[in-house]
Amino acid sequence: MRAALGAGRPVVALESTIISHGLPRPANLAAAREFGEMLREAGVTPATVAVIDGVPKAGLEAAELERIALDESVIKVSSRDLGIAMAGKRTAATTVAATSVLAAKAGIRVFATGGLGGVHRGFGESLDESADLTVLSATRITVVSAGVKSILDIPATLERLETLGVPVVGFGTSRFPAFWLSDSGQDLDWRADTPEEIAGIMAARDLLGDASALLVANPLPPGRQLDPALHDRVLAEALAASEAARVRGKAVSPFLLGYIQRATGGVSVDVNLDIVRGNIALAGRIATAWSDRAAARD
Ligand code: PSU
Ligand code: MN
Repeated sequence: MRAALGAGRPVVALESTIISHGLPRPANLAAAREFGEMLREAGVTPATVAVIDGVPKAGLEAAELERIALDESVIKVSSRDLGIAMAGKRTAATTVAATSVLAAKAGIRVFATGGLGGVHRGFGESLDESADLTVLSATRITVVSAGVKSILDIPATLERLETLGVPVVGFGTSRFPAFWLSDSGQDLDWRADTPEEIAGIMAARDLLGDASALLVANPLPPGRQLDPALHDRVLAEALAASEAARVRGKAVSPFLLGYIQRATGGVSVDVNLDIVRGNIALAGRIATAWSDRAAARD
């Protein structure tokens, strides 16, 4: 990773909570390996971010990746937890917030995830808003995401991104995706159709000294989305179950995702994998366009 960055070659950061808490074992390990392999085949260096025995890392050894995927004692950490996990020599998977902080510190400019956290439904009562949003407001990184999941309040999440100064650009679309669904029904102000356009936006923001993240919203093609009727039914059940079980704090997203995985008989997982693959492929192209741009300047 360090050698690639030093030589100006493309690098893409990958999140680890999606592996430890977002996908079921043991399929998650095969997926984690495949994600890295996809990038290597595209000539891009993958850097999965995690904390291993208290050491924050961008780029994991094979055995470390295996631990994140298979060891049930691995915890989920957001940015605020990083120092505590380090001091306590913990092994932890990083959320979008924590991954962004560590990747930016390592000098990585592009990060692929599945979907970010956001404003939860019922925010008025729970005040549950992911730290992903506030961290992205102050972290210079380009994040490729299939929008946010419909377990969240999507319009409120977009409003918060606006307030926080995080621009959202649809890739090949003017609509914000809803993760398993290609279109949340929410319009976006900006659209780009090539990785070079995204690299151009990154360069312009650098000129301004803009230190917030750029969010690239990358939908699944409609033909590969989760069946909307199945989606709506299972989502309603999951939200009701979470309410009944009084799930709170950082347990909320893993609870809802686990429920939806079981209730769709794993179909949601297949769609989830497709989404992450699509985001990784696009992030690889953006990172490549970014390093080509730098090389052309030199
Ligand atoms: N949303 C998903 N899948 C996930 C997550 C969110 O659809 O795996 C994970 C990501 O790591 C995200 C984190 O950064 O949950 C947000 O958690 P919280 O809402 O507790 O901040
Ligand atoms: Mn939360």
